[in-house]
Amino acid sequence: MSPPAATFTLPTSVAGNVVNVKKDLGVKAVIKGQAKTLDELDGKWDEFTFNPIRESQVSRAMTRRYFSDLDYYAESDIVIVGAGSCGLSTAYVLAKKRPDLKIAIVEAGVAPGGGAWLGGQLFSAMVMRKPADLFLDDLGVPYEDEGDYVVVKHAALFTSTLLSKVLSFPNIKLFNATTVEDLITRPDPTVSSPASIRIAGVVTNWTLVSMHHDDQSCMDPNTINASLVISTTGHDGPFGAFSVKRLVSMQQLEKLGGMRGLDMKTAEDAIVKGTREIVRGLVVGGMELSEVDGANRMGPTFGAMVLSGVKAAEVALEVIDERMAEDAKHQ
Ligand code: 48N
Repeated sequence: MSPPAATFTLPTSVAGNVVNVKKDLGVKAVIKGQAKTLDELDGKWDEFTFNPIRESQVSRAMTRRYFSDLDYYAESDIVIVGAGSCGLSTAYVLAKKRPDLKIAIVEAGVAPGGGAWLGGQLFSAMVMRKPADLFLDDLGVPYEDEGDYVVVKHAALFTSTLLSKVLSFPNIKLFNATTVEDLITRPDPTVSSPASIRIAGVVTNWTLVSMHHDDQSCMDPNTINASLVISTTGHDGPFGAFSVKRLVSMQQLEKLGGMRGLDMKTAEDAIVKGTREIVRGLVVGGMELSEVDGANRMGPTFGAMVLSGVKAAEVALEVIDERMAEDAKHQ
C-alpha cells in the first residue's frame, strides 16, 4: 500500500478561497478570507480557519532543521557548557565581537537561564552591583538605580532579554535538554608530558538519558569537536561544576577548592578576576569557578555572573585563533 499522498481536497467551505498554491508543500493553502493584522481577526471567528497542515510537515520542519544543525555544529569553534547568566553573557559578547565564530551552547535543562529566573529565595527582583549596570545598558534592560547597585524589577526580564538576544545571533545554536557528560581531550602539544591534555570538545547526550546511565546500560553519547570549551555549569544542581570535577577525575587538577561561605564583598570580585583558561582549551567562569578556587559565594547578586561572562569572552578571544591553529595541526 503506497503511503498517503501529502495532498488532500480542501473542505468545500474554504476551497473557493484558494488564492495561493504553496507548490513546494504540494498542499493548497488557503490565505484569502483571513485577516492581515491581528485587529482584523476580531469578530471573524466564525469564518476563521487556519491554513491546512499535515502532521508529517510539522515533523519534517523540526527534524530537518535539528539534524542539519547537529551536522553543522558537529565541528564548532567554541562550545559553551551551561546557559545560565554567565554562559549566556559569554555567548552574547562573543557572538557580537566575532560573528565569524561558530558557537554551540549545550544546556542540560529544557529551560535555559540557570539560576537567573528569580532573585534570592524565589523573590522576583534581581540585584547587580555597579559596574555590571554597563552590561544591562548594552543589553537594553531597564533597572532602578540605587547608587552602588541597580535593581531589575524581575530577574526574568533580564534573562529573557539576554536569551532572546543570544538566540537571535545567526552564529549561535542552543542545544538545550542536552548534557555534556564528558570532555574530548588531546595530548597538550605544548607540554612533553603525555599526562597533560588539551580540551578539544564535548561529549553529549540527551539529559534524560544522562540521568539514567545507572539503570540503563550502553546508551552511548554524541560529540561536538571545538577548539575551545567555555564551562559555566554553576556550583549546584545535578550536573553543577561538571567540567572542573571531570578535570580532577582526569588528574588534570589535584583537587577542588570547594565553594566557601557567603561573602558578597569578596566573592564577586574573586569570580570575575579568576575567570580564566584553567587547562588548555577550557575556560571556566561563573559559579563553577568558585568550586575550583575555593571562592566565596555571593548569594543573590548577579553582577559577577555577567562580568565573568564578559571576561570569559575576552579570554576566549585572546586564545581562540591559536587554539584553532593547534586544532588544525593536531586533528
Ligand atoms: O545559573 P547557573 O547555575 O550558573 P552561573 O555560573 O551562570 O550563575 C550562577 C548564579 O545563578 C548563582 O549561583 C547566583 C549568583 N548565586 C550564588 C550563590 O551564592 O548561590 O547555570 C549553570 C547552567 C544551568 O542551566 C545548568 O543546567 C547547566 O549550566 N549545566 C549543564 N549543562 C550542560 N551540561 C552539563 N554538564 C551541565 N551542568 C550544568
